[in-house]
Amino acid sequence: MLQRLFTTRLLKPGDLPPSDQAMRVVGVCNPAAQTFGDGVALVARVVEQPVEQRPGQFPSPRYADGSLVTDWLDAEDCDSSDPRLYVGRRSGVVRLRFVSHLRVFLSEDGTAIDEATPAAMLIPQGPYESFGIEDPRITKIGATYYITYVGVSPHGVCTRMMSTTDFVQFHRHGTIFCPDNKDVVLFPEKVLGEYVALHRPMPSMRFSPPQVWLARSPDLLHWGNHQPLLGGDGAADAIDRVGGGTPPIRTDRGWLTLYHASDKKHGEQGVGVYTASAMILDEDHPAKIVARSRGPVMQPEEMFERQGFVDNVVFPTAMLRRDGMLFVYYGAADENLAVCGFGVQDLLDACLPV
Ligand code: MAN
Repeated sequence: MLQRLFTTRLLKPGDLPPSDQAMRVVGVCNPAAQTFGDGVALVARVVEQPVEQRPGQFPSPRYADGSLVTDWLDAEDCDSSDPRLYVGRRSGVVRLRFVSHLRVFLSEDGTAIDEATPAAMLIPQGPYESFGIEDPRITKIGATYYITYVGVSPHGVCTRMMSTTDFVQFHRHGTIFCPDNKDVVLFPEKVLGEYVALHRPMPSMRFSPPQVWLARSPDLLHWGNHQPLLGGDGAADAIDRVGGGTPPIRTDRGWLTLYHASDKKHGEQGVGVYTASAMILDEDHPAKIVARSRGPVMQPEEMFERQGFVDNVVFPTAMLRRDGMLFVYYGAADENLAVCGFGVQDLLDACLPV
């Protein structure tokens, strides 16, 4: 484990009003973050559940034409062993226990939120976002901030993109990776003439543990030349889930990025422990891992990381150079939004050549 220079919880559910009086906020987590002017702009995932409860039924909220509606599921027909999901016992169909939207927050120094009132609110739109929008990442390319995010709907879990220059007006570009695919992070510049992304397909036929893939694009919208990059080899830290975490940053050893992994074993209940590891990708040939931490550099330690909506989760979604350190923005226990600091050299040194 790498020594953190500081850890600060920036937001917790009680800091935020719900988007609708029928809802309560149960999580604010997994934030995209990027340097904006002298400060930091964050796009956080806000997780809500209906206030109403009914005996013998479980609520599953969704958006329809911009409005919230709740479907009431027969509790007896639901497997609820994953705290995030209801799974129909007969149908196998999955519904979320919550619905998420995104809120923009600004921070002057990157270690405190200026105002809990969001600078902007992004509500799910259209058929590919009806079960919510989740887990954004921001990459600044030129003067534009590109935000990849997960759209959840009956069509599956896909990655969509929006862009902004001011965090007030957002332009939606639609789906860039079809279901089921999430944890998409964009590189901040073209590599040998092409845009590059890490993505995580989720095949339903489990021929191997999950894998992070790399793809290239001429325009950020059309992706091809897909290659597996990481995982699938039963690496000790990536048994159940593995996925890109923070958009890569350029260092003199190559592209440095954090990824998350969960250690849940096949057939085990619950979600396992979510940790984060680091890797460095070759500067010109990023499909090649040149160095990698042996084991996680972050694991749940603080109480707010170990206990929450989903226990034992650290989920880094942004890494920025600030004040001579690396600031890592992350979700904790799917409930809290936090930042911690690493020494630049400490994190680089933790990545050993492969
Ligand atoms: C999945 C996603 C994330 C979430 C983690 C941990 O990867 O649903 O949004 O933070 O699980 O629960």
